[in-house]
This record gives sequence, C-alpha cells and structure tokens, in this order.
Amino acid sequence: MPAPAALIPRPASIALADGYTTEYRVETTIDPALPAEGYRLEVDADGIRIAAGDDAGAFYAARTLDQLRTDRGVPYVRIEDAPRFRYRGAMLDVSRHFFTVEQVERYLDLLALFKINHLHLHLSDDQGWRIHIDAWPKLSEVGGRNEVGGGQGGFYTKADYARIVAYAAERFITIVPEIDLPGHTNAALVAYPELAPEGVSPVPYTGDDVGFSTLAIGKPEVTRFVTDVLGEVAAMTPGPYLHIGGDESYKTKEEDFLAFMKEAGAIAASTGKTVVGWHEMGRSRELPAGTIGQYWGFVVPRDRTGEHAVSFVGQGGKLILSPADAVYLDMKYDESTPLGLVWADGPTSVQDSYDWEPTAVLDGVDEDDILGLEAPLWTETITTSEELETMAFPRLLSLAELAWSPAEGRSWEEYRERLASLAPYLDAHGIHYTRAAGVPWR
Ligand code: NGO
Repeated sequence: MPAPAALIPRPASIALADGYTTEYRVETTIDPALPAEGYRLEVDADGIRIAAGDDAGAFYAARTLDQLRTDRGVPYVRIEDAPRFRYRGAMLDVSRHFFTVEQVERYLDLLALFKINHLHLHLSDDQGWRIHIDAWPKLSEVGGRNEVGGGQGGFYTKADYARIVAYAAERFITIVPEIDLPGHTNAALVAYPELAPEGVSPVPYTGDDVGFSTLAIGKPEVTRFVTDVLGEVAAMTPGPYLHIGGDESYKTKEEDFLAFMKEAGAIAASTGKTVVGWHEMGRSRELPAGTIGQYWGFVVPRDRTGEHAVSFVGQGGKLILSPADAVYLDMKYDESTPLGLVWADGPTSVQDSYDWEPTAVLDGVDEDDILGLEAPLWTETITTSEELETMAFPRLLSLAELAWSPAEGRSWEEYRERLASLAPYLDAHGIHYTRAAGVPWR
C-alpha cells in the first residue's frame, strides 16, 4: 500500500496524482466557507496549500500532512476533509491510578495526532480524589493519598490542572472534568465522614470493586459539598462540559438517586456548563435542559441501558457513545494480554473496536442525536504511560476513525491494511502500541 492510503482517520475525500514535492513550505489560509474543523489540502508542483474553516481545521490539515510525508517527499494530493462528529473523545481514569501532568501531556500529544478533540478526566472515584478543592482541602490531601494496590496516589493542584487545560487547548483539545457522584465516592468519604451515610469515614479502598459507596443523600453538608466542588471545578474549566458521573450507584436507594440527580444536575447546570452524565442518569426524568448522556452499555444494548440512554434524547439532550464491548480500552485484546479486564464481553480485538456503526446502536437515536464518540481507559490494572499506550493503541485509532471519517465506504478489510501501514508512523512517535492479532503488521 502506498503511504497516502495509510491515513488515519481517513479523509472525507482524497484524490492522488503522480508526483511528490520536497518543498515543505506550507501556505495556510482561513476560509470561513469551509466547515468547522474542516480543511482542504492541496499538494502539487506549486507546493503545499491549506485552506481551513478555522484554526482547528488548519491544525488537522497539518496532522494529515505529517502522515503523508514519505522518504520521497509529500505526494501530490487533493484532500477535502471535515469530521463526521464534533465530539471525538478519549477518557483517562486518573483515580484508580494517578497519572502526573507530564503523563497526561504525553497522552494529549498522541490524541492530537489523530484529531481527537476531547479528553475526559475521571477525577474522582473510590480509590482516589485527584483535584484540589479549596473549600474542602482534605478531598485531595487525604482522599488523594491512595490508589488501587495501595500506592501513593496523588492529585492535581489548581495550577497543575490549569497546565493540563492549557496544554490541551494548544492541541485543540477540550478537557472534560468528571466528578463521579453519588456513588464511586469512597475517597471523599475517607476525607469527610459527614458526607457518609453513617457519619463515619470508611477505610481507604485499594481494590477494584465498584458500586459499594454512596454520599448521604439529603444531608445539607452533601448539598454544600456538591455546590462547592462543582462550582470550583466549573471555574477551572474553560470548556463547555461538566460531567457528574451517576454510574453504578448500587448503594443509593432509587428515590434518593433520583432526588440527588435532580439536585446535582441543577447545581451543575447553574454553573453555566452543559451537564454530562453516564447513562444511568437517564433514569431521571428531570434532567437539566440539554444534558448529555454517555452510553457505556454494549453495541447490542442489554437490560435497560438503551432505554436510559434514549431518555437523554427524549429530554432534548444528545449522546456520547462509549459502547464498552467496542471502545473500552481497558479490555484485554485477547487471552494473552497481560493487563486489562474482560467483563465487557472481552477480550476486545482491534476488529471489535472498529467493526460497529454508531447510528446502529440505539433504536431511535439518529446521527443528529449523537454528539460523538469516546474511548475510556479505566486504570484498575494500568500504572505507567507505556502500559496505557499498549492498551490504547491501536484500538483508539478505531475510535478516531469512526468519529471523524464518513460512514460510507468503511470496511474492516480495508482498515486493517491501512492500520498495518501506519506502523512506521506509530514507531516514529515512540508509541508503545500492541501488535494485536487480526492486523497484517509487517
Ligand atoms: C465501568 C465502571 C468503572 C470501571 C469500568 C471498568 C463505568 C462507567 N463504570 O464503566 O468504574 O472502572 O467499568 O471497565
């Protein structure tokens, strides 16, 4: 396969001509008539010209150009490109294991190469609270000092967090902060017993179980906590989204859960941000206007997960799709993968991560109801950047392509060849990808 065919994500339209240029000077203009994040890239005997709908489009054109470069130069080509979905996301769980600012920056560098434009940070969970909150300082100072396996943990100061947000913005990536409520809160309860149902702090949790913790719904301290925390996190967030979790609150009574989601949703919305929640939040029929649901059920929905997701659309919101059996990057590739989990019908091969169509997942959910796609990386078993990369790559590239490229003409048979051809590019960026089965790596 010639190098241009190796482009990931695949451009909306590409026409190659004979010849190469070795004149790398690029002429860039902004043309507001082009779509948001879109661009036109022309390479011919006159050199390289980029026209972009906006600065992000110019940035993406340059990323495409990176992938087009060969030993012989840049091939003559005309590309017209724009994304299918405006939300193209990855998620990193920095709670189960803590990742430093530098490690997050490294991940941001890699996301940007493939036109991913959101990084959702899962900032709190049972094992650790990772963001400093002035009004409740022990959340980070006490609740941050733990992780799966009992390590040191860690947390971001407000200055650290601002660095991450700025580094992301330079790469046209929006940080989406998540404070997971009202379950997944053991670390907060360790720091502040008054938030716990019995008023006593539990011991720090170092395992990988889920669904055993809850805030004491209805207590005034809890309302004050949620108001302070969401207010401070919103103030640190230039982006439009504020994720409040809502998943797996198995210890919360249904009536309490519904009352809490109504209250926390309203508090989150009052910060001016668009509220995001995992699909369980869709059990509530009193969501703030425009709340975004994040679906993490299966590609073929089971139980009532689909119904809960569709509830967001019924209430005027859109969906982010993260089907766990396709895009959960923490699933093993196959039986031989040393890290990762298998609960989501795993193992999850590269083909599983690619071979699904977003509009086919949920009945009654069309293209326009889908804000975009996101690949979460939960870190119960992941502790280093190298491990993170072996799980994310190459499956994250499937997500990048599904979220960017047109659905028409997409096939696993063609993609796997293109992915194999991208190996030298992955190597050039020092990416620790897994040479997973099913891809004709050379
Ligand atoms: C679930 C659970 C997380 C786990 C993850 C592991 C969601 C939304 N809640 O996904 O707490 O870490 O699975 O794959």
